[in-house]
Amino acid sequence: MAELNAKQLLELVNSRRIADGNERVRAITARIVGDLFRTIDECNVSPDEFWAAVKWLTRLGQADMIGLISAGLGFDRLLDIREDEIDRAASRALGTPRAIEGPLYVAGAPLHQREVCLDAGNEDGGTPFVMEGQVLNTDGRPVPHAMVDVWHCNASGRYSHFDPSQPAYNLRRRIETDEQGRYRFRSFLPPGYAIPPDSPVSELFEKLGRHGNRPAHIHFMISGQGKRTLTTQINLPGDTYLDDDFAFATRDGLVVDLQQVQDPTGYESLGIRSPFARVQFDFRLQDAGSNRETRAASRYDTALG
Ligand code: MBD
Ligand code: FE
Repeated sequence: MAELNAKQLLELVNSRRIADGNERVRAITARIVGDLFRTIDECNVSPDEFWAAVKWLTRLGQADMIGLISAGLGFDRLLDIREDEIDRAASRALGTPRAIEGPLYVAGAPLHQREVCLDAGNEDGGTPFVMEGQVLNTDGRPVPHAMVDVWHCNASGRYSHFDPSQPAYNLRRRIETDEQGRYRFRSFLPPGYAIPPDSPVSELFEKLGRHGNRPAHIHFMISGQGKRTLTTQINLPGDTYLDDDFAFATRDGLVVDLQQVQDPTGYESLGIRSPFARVQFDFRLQDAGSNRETRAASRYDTALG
């Protein structure tokens, strides 16, 4: 049997097969394996370093943190940048800017009509807050019976489901808008988020000399009949990390104005204490170009056949 050099080995790894398999998976795998072979060579990666990396990846998966490292290394934002470029190249009418989903969405939150107290069970969480507005199309016309799926962290910066100390679906709700596309909810102004300390993600970030903080934000996934599902976030103004988000997700047009409201007239059904902070924000949805676009870019469904 002939001795193999690195180049011949790579060629072998990427060409061996007993069946066609999936052409796209083969092509992407070949590219990634080639890139990693080159990294090992050019960076002179030692066996100890390589196996430390394998152990780290194993722990990352066991901790269910691949989605978190993905956001922190910019992959999630990269996908948004690419979707934006595709939209611009096709001269599509643009809606509200998209912003990454992040790894902390949970489907199936309790569903309410028109309005909800998102913070039910979390009173005293912080500054009382109302957010309200309409779901519109790109021409500014209301999208009746749109679905506003909203989630944010608790006063300690933790998200329910991933933090088992919180009740199921805490600070997660779906709101079906009325005929005019209107929604509103009461909550408190959430704090920022920090990656869990003593985790595989924090280990890497320490070695990279990076922090793991996100500025205060609220997540949305918004859908409507014939509309492209929008995944986005709003940012609260004044946060130290607004321009230094660990997930690179903040965008112009998503940093909202906070109004101070003294008079609770009109908000009785939300039982809000005054004064409270108010955000008025309309979401604009693009027309769906295909059935696929009416669904969220799924982190859970498999994209490969
Ligand atoms: C978050 O709350 C978040 O939104 C993202 C993108 C990554 C980590 C935590
Ligand atoms: Fe978040």
